[in-house]
Amino acid sequence: MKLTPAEQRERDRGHMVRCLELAARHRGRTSPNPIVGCVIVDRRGEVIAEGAHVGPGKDHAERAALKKLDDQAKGSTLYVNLEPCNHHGRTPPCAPFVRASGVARVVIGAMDPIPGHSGGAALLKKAKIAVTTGVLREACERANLPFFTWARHQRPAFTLKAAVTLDGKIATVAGDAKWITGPAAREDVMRLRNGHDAVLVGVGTVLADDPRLTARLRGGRDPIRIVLDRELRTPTTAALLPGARGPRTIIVAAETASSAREAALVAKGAEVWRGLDLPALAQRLGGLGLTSVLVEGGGEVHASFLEARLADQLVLYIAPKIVGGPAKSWVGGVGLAALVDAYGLVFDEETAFIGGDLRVTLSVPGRDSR
Ligand code: AOF
Ligand code: ZN
Repeated sequence: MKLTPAEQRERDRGHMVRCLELAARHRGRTSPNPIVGCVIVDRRGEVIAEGAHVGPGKDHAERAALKKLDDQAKGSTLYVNLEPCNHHGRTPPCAPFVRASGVARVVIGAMDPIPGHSGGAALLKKAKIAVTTGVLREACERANLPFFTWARHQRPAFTLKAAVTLDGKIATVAGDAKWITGPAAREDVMRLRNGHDAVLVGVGTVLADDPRLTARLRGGRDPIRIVLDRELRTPTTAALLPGARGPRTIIVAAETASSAREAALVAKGAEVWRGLDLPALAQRLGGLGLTSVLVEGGGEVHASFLEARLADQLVLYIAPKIVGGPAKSWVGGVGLAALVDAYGLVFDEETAFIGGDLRVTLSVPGRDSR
């Protein structure tokens, strides 16, 4: 049965949502590559294959899906949330492989932001394959904010995360912070960590809470841990030091910090980097191939990321509680005088109740389309 153009567009969006679902399963595992999912649909509209990219050096999503079909892709439609690549990297280019498969139509979400990798859509069009681009483009770009940020600025995307009261506090006036949000929200943070390449905190948080910063959930993978620690005050007994095993821990200190302290921390498995300039740190992390960093505070660290214009996304867990008074808010610093200077963000659509708390995600306008 022939679909109307409106029905076809609706179908296209539905299959693109599925591509994003398949892709999202591998969030935090593919850096510096994007998360990509692919769905192949036959002439009758039935899904005949699905695939996803699972990590660098592994098949791209299109190849993973096509391989399941054994040459039966002829006449079908292939959906993918990122333009099929036209470059030879760790793996051979996808666009010629898609062309050779005999698919009749290719539906693309976002275009590849790396000039040397793009060109797949043009190659397919030239081969007389019908190509539709920009289906759920914004959602596709947002899903790959880490990859797009890294591709465009050679640095990871930074997500600021905080658990706050309704009045924006991260503790009471007496410093009581256990717990602001409930168990479900705290477990959700484990999923966030699991989906980021690295987690970053200030040394104040290490001294106050002694966090492990691991992703404690089934199938979880611990992120790299980063501490901003000007004077190397991180105790050698801190829970986030890797010891013999454990994920990598990078401690970022001032040039002038004590080398005896450095030696003591290195003996516990930490790496010590010198230089606290955030843009320079961001570039260095990008150089390691990290595309996403979760910044877990405290307030001074959040303020410095906002001031450096490096905050790309925000995740706030808001508890239905009020503590009042001069207790610390999740953003420290000296504060702004004029409202026109305020950091402006937009609410994303994913606002959700997590247990009795509210999870609000926001992004910086225009960040993913620059
Ligand atoms: C992926 N997975 O499903 C798609 C990608 O080094 P390579 O060969 O893995 O190439 C990585 C580039 O391929 C990546 O930067 C992006 O431009 C493009 N598309 N990458 O890892 C995929 N479709
Ligand atoms: Zn590819």
